[in-house]
Amino acid sequence: MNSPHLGSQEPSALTATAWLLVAGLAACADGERMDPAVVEPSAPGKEAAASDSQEAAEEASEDVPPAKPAEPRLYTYDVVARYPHDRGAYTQGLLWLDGKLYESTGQRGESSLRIVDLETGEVQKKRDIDRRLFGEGLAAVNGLFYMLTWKAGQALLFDINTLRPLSYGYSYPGEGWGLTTCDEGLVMSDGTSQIRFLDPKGMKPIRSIQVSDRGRPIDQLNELEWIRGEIWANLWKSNLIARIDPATGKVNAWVDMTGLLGTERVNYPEEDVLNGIAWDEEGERLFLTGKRWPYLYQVELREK
Ligand SMILES: [Ca+2]
Repeated sequence: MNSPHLGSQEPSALTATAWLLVAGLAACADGERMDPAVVEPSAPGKEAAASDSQEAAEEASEDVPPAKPAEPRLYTYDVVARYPHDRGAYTQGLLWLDGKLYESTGQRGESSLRIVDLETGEVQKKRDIDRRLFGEGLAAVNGLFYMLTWKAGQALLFDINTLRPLSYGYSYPGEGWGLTTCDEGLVMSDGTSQIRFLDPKGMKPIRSIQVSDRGRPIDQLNELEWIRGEIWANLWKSNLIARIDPATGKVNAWVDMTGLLGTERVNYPEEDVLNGIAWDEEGERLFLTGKRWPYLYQVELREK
């Protein structure tokens, strides 16, 4: 996603982010105290152990609170390398394929599919799309690039080698935000807490999951990447990346990318946000950038 220049801000995004930061950090501290693997027995438990009475033990066990849902792990990052990135690129999709970096960009009249030189940030090849369309997420499967559009409900197709557009595309209901692939096919976000799994042929739905953290739905899921059996999604207008279990939709871990851009200025701070995750599986390199960011980063994660 999205939002034209200086577009209105959706309050739900900030609400979600604020909740995540507070709940996530609180959960971390709480987890250190309450981890059942390390916590000392509670006072009622000790009383029960001291008593030979089974009845007393049962009474005490009733006082033990039920197990809390598993809390997501929290990660921060180290910058491994920093590369130039086109400040004109309103990044919507980012992926690494066979030694090359590919990027899709948004905004009407500025949307394109690009091959980008990692080291220099130079755009080596660019295909502009229909000026009426607002480009979104990008994925590669079966020799084709699939590029979503925001509100037009159309996925555009391109030849992977030439970037030539195909004469046909596919349609889908709802908005198009992020896109990636897994063994099942395409994986798509649409701004809600839902993630869809789609058959690349016709983009027919296979199944969907609702993304949640301890029972709370997580929406604003934007750019996607499939990494080592998890769906990674950066949350729109936040510095957070959710690492999602593709079977259940539960957030396994949060990655806090706060400060990645440092003091570098962007033109539109409200919209030039983190958006773009690419994984080089062979080289085990993780790349991140944002909309109109001057840099693209290679980072490594470490647990907080
Ligand atoms: Ca991606």
